[in-house]
This record gives sequence, structure tokens and C-alpha cells, in this order.
Amino acid sequence: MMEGRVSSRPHPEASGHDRACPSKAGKDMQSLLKKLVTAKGVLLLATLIFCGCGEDLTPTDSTPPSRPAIIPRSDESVFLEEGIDADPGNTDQDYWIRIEWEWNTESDLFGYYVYRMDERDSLNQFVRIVDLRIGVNLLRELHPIPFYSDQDPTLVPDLITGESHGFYYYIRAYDTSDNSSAPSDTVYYRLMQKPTALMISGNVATNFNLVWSYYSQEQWNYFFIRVYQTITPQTRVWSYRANLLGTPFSVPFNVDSTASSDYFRPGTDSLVAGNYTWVVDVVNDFDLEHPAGAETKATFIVAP
Ligand SMILES: [Ca+2]
Ligand SMILES: [Ca+2]
Repeated sequence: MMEGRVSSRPHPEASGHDRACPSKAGKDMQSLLKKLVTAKGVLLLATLIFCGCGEDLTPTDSTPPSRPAIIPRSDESVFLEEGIDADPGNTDQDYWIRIEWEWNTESDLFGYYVYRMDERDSLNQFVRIVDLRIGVNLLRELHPIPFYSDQDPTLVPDLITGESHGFYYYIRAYDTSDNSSAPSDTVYYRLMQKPTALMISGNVATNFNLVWSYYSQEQWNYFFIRVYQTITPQTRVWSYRANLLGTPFSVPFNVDSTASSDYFRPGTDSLVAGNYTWVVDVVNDFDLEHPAGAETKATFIVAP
């Protein structure tokens, strides 16, 4: 009596009657489950998933993100530098290289791989040194410019001979299906010895010198000094190109009178109260394809 009355079945979802699925799965669920415990069944399951069985399974994504745009290096003699550069780190012992690039716009972007090659590597082999996950290592809200600061000990110049060596970097973007983009452009930097013993000499508010020590066996072109208040984003209090090639390494603050008037107490030469950071950037840009340098930073406080 029930035969032929398919439409009155209590569980129409088990019927398979109005499905596009080509298998018998809907007709005999029990038999299917038995089959699934066998190797053959696993194959059947794979076939069912592949067929889609009329469910809204998303097709496999095989489209990689576009090739990331690495940011080219800016001139060292600007206040806000961009692109590959020495990262001053926190102390005069931190030999770090920083690279920067633009955010990819794909909605399934999942992270970036960073690759590095030592210029001494006779095999010319790039090695993947880090996997940066979006939302873990890189946050769109916090990092308008995505970056990586390489802090590997191999970057440190030989502390006895002073000999330094450079590194090449490129990056790839990857998505949630682990499709990797084509490699970005390659960038290069070489870390020289860092300036040390940064100190303020004189009255910190009104009349003082910025003083440091420097030793390097190789030539450099000039030093670039940056002074800013210790807040983000950095805004220029003073920056200055110091063409010093021998000791003493000492520059009177605002010697060229170009410091920003925003940071002086009205009608005086006295800095407004606050926490300040200053950086000594040693610049070797004789070979623009193989830039070298180092940066060290220190802080000082101007009392109210
Ligand atoms: Ca994709
Ligand atoms: Ca620099």
C-alpha cells in the first residue's frame, strides 16, 4: 500500500528523489555507513564529496594572491625612511634588517613567507625564514605597512675584523588554500658596525650636543641624525646630515636652525617637555644597488 507513495515518506531528505546526486547514498544510509568503514567506502566518500551531492560545497581555490609589492628603499637623508633598511632595534647591539611591502587586497589572503639569501652563498639559495600570519604576526589595523624585522644573528658583522656581508630578501603572499603568489622583487641590505655610546652633552632643554662613538674599517658617506618625540606616528623635531668622517662625533642640536617650531616653548630655544628619541644613521650609499649602513637610537627626557 505504501509502495509508490514516495511523496508521503516521513523523511523526504533521505529519499534522494529530488537530488542531483548520482549515487545510491540517499536510498540506503545504513548500507552506505557500512561501506564507509572499508577502504572501498573511503573511495566512495571521496566520490560523493567530489560529486557535491547537490550540497553547496565550495570549489577548490587554486588562484594564488597577486605578486606582493615590496617597497623600494628611500633615500637615507629623509626623515621618514621607507623600504629595506637597518632597524635600530632597542640597543647598540641589535643588528636587525627591516623590509616593508604593501598589503595584498585578496579577501582570502592568509599570510606572507619571507625568503633570505646570504650574498656569500655560493649556491645562490634563498631560504624561507619566516611565515607571517595575518591576524597573528601582522594586523591590518596596527600595521598600515606590513613589515618584517630580521633579527637573525647571522646578520651581525664580524665583531673582530669588522667585515660585513649583505643579504637579499623577497616575499610571497599565500591564501587560505595555501596557494603561494609569485615572488616579489628582491631587495638588498648590508649592516655595518653600529654607532655606540650615544649621549647628550649639555643642558638637555636648551643647549646641548648629540655625541656618539663610531668605529668601522670601511668607509661611510655621512651620518644622518633624526630627533623625534617618542610617540607614534613619528613627527620630525629635527633631522640633520652630519658629514663627519672622523672623531669627535658631536653635533650641536639644531645647529642649522631647521628644527620644527612646534616643539619649542613659545619665544624660547627651549624644547617642550616630553620623551624624545634620537637616531644616528650611518650611511654607505656609494653603490646604490648594494646599500649598507647601521642605525642606533637613544632617548632623553625634557622635564616640564
Ligand atoms: Ca585564492
Ligand atoms: Ca637608515
